Amino acid sequence: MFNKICVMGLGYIGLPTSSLFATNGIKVIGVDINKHVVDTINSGDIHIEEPGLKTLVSAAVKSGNLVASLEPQEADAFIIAVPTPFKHSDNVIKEADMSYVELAMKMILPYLKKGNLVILESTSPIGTCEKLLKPIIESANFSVGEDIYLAHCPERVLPGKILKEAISNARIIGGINEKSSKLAEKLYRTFVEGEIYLTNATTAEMCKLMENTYRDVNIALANELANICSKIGINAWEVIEYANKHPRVNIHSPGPGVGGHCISVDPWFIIEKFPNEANIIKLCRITNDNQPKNVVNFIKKIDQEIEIKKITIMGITYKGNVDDTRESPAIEVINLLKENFDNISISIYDPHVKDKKFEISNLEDAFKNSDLALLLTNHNDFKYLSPDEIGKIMNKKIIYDTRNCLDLSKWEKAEFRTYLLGRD
Ligand code: SAJ
Repeated sequence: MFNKICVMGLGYIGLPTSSLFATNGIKVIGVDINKHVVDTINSGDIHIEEPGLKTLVSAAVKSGNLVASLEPQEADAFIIAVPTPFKHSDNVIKEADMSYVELAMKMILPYLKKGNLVILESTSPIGTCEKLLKPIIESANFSVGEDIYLAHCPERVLPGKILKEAISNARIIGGINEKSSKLAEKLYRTFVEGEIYLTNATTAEMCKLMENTYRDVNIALANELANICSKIGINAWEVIEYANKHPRVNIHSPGPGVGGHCISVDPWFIIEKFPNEANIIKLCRITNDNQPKNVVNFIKKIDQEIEIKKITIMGITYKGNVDDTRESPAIEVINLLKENFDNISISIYDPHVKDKKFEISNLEDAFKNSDLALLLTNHNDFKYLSPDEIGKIMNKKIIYDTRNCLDLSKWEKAEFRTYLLGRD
């Protein structure tokens, strides 16, 4: 039924997905517009950090089943797994950038044959299958649902656990019609061991958006709680720990903001389409996007007491133990610090980031003569730092943990003044 497929986009989702199909006997042409990505993969290497992915990709390439290319080829099925960011602008409401999805669909068009299945994996605004992809396919004189099958199969893997979750997570598949849903289910059964639930395309689109919106709303609740607890002088992390002992309570974790190319993006796809109805969703997005400013305002309060001339940023990725800096709140904090502090010196220590666009210092240079260590990302690495060693090279021994990542009692023993978001 599916001997050969074409996957458009070889990023955090497309590359693992391609490799899982390829190591399960299906020929895969993995297409990316970035030649460096194509060459890296064909050499059996990878361009992103994800546990276990390098082993899987090199096995897929060695088997001859995965070939990366700049161009699509004829195939039995086409999977679109390209980015769907929002357009950066000064508008409060962010607009979805569907240009990558549109380009991928138009690249596929000349290779489509009757009986082919087209799958949209990328998280997309409600109505993308019906209103964006279906008309493009019909423009090549195919009837969608009869000649060409179309379904939305959103991923829900957690970066850092992608390979395990891609196989074991339950999946929602929403076809433009039932035949499309069933065909897509057959394809994913190649490696998916979790439950597969069938629905229509628009319901599947809303499902995916709501999964991430649910998380964003709950993180906003946690951030609001943290800001209130700071005013009272109680520890929000203790409130959360004990409140979550209730069998039906799951208060999320506060932090310096919400990043990544999913949670900080997907709710905007609902707000953009329903600005008058999505009031709670919008308020929570604004609440979370306000956190970097709250962190900087707190540092201004510290500075009024003890002059801060150099700040060491501990972690600039959007969450712990990944290398991804997309929409990272840490980057927003750094920008705000530069705007709010004249002649501030900022060093960055992040053992996960290789991206040359950031000036990442080694541990010694990052902390040397620094007045404040600001933890913005909860990399496990930071738990093993020696407060005594760090304290010896810093100018002032102050640490501000915005993720409840560290055992601050160890730092207090090394005569650090400690601050914790949600407590102080
Ligand atoms: N964060 C908090 N507090 C929390 C949880 C997260 O501040 O309690 C922050 C993180 O630090 C990060 C951001 O939110 O900056 C998003 O992190 P995340 O852990 O929610 O996960 P993502 O964005 O890496 O992955 C999410 C997951 N969605 C859900 O958990 C509902 C994943 O399953 C999705 O597949 C992924 O989005 C996606 O690709 O949509």
